[in-house]
Amino acid sequence: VLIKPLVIATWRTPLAVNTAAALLEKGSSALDAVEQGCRIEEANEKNQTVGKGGLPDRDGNVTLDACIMDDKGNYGSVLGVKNIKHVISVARKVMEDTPHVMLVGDGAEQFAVSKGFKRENLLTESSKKAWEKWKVKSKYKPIINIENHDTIGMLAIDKKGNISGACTTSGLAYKMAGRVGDSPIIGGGLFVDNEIGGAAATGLGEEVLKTVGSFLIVELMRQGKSPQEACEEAIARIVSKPNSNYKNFQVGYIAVNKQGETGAYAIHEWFSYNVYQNKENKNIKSDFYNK
Ligand code: SD4
Repeated sequence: VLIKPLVIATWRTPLAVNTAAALLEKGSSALDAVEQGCRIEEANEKNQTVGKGGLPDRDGNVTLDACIMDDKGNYGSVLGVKNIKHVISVARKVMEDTPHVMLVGDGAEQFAVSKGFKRENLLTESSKKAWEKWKVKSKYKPIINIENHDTIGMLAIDKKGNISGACTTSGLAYKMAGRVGDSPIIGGGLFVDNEIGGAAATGLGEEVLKTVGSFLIVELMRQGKSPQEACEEAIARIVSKPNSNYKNFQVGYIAVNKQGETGAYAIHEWFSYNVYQNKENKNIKSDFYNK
């Protein structure tokens, strides 16, 4: 039996999940909850993969990607945005206030400013220092993530039983200028179907995109798989490719179905996620493929 409300989010994000859960307990929509939850990590300067304080691209520019999906199948996203911290809220404005679903770069930034968002410098001293250190060797190699916080993907079910999701990131550290990952792409970093459930991804976005991971998970749940089985199958798609070099990168998925069952799976150890259910907020270590 589904005990509503419910929140699930990638990595160790207790404050973001509590913020979303508190809103849901008061009767807010899942859409408001995931937006406000994600804003917590965007404002958290210590999280170097999201929002302010995110690690920059090779040229030292912090560029943010975000998307949001509501329970009616609407979607909005922004890609490669500079100087705006709360890109998840900009994505929501794209969804609600424009005839489009994606805005990129300067156009997205201008749109945000026109909606009252303030421009600010997103490169913190510590992220700048990390970039300067990286520049010495300038080696681009995605690192298997073992940190406790990272790109946040969040799914919520509100008291009415409606599902929404959101995902926000600064993308991969030291990416090429212009690089976009899975996080703002519908079906890649996030997908929600209010009749079935939702899924979100973290890790090496290129691999998520090549398998349309979050869409795949929702479609597998539609066919009757549990969220856990669906996450495992989506990881299997990645690792079973011919010549897959999965040993060198991480991908993690979270999923929830309409019945309130949750699942998660990753390629490597140390992916974790927070779940709020039955009024308890827990960080859970995900099961993983590479044992
Ligand atoms: C990306 N998936 O841009 C994001 C990055 C990420 O943990 O999730 N890092 O590819």
